[in-house]
Amino acid sequence: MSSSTPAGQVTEEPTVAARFPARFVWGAATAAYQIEGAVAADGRGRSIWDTFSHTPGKVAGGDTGDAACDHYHRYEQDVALMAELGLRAYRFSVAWPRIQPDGRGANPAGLDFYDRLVDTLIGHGVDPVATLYHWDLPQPLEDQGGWPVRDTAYRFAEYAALVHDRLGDRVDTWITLNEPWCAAFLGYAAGIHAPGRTEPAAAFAASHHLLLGHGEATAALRARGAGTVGITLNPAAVRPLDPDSEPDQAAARRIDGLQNRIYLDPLFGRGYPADVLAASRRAGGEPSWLRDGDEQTIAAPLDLLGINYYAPAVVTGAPGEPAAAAYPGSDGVRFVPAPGPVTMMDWVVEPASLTALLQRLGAEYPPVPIWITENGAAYDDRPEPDGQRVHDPERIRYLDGHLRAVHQAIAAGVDVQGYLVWSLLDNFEWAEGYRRRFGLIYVDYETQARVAKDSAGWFRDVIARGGLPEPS
Ligand code: IFM
Repeated sequence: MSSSTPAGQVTEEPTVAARFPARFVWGAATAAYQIEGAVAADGRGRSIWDTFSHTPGKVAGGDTGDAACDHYHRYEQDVALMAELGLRAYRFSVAWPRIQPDGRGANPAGLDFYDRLVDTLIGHGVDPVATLYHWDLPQPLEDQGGWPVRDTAYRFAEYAALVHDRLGDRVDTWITLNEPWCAAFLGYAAGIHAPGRTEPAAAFAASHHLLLGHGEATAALRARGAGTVGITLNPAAVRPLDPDSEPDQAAARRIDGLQNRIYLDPLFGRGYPADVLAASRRAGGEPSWLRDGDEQTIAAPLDLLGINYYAPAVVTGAPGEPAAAAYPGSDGVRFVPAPGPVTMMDWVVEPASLTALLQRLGAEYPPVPIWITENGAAYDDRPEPDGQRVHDPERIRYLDGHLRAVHQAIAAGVDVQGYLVWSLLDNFEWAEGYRRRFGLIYVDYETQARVAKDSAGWFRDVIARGGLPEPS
């Protein structure tokens, strides 16, 4: 293949070695609290993340999402940047406290923002993909008990319906929850995410009510004619330290239950696995949260399974080891560092684990279209002295490696239909604050200037080419 430069020379374009299907969805993702800022605008209420981030000692540097990337006011500029990259889809999340500041009723001004955002996306040829819950529970609902309380599931379905009633004529793809494992177990067991509770038994109840909320919301969305409804999980790509050791295999199986099968099995109609219910009991909670009919509600057919992948986990059997805070019931399991380079999150870069995870999903669960709804890496990005460029070769390597891993899974027969980079913009990285930068686009938080990193240009070329060249 060849093309002409403006000067008229003919240059050889690299052969596309890893070509993706023609209708493959290329995009990027963000989440409301991480980018919007404007936390008091147009009647927005408080969420558990407002409370948590304003609690001293909870977030690095005392950072909060108060201003974030000011996307609430700068969304037009941000959508124009998406269009320059050639993104086909943009996954954003709706801030529940903008829509229901009190956890009930409706705030039309909050819905107006997403109305404008969706229109702007469509006007630029970018498909809107709406996530309904990316961790910002209205504080009034937490005050009534939060996700460990069953009623929260019904409140979520009510909110989902409200959002669909406003946006459903233009938004076709809906993701109910983002990473329910993090919301339940980082938020209610480890306490390192909002609402910061350390109540292992409550975390299992929270996890179940998130899934129940997903099922109820799915029914509400479908009743309103939603085209594509799915959920996004962050399965652990967990493996035993010694693949031949029975204790190590058992340890990996335990973590697989607590982060993967706890969601996948009920979602695909298999109900909760016995080992997960046993772990809930060991953590001090009879699974009294499980009522007749819940598993049917949760098993509503999925049009889409979103997978967020960043890094593998390696475990070994270690008798006497207390359960890790985020994995109640995981006594006797020790996490060990995987070998290899790490990102600034200290997460090991291992693309092969993504292929393995996707192949496992393809082999063990009923067929469903899969999108990688998040994949990306944080590095120590700094603008060049001219302030116009940010060189981020490590991110390009990371994304390139993981896209090849996705391509391999597709070649092996897994139905992966989309890939969304985390993230479009640098943003508020939860308990890590602003010191971890995941964006394709650098954000100067003092001036709110946006600078496209080299990886943004690289991704634009991948999209335009529909794939990757031979590895260099
Ligand atoms: O920033 C988060 C995102 O909100 C959820 N998935 C993981 C990302 C990186 O930690």
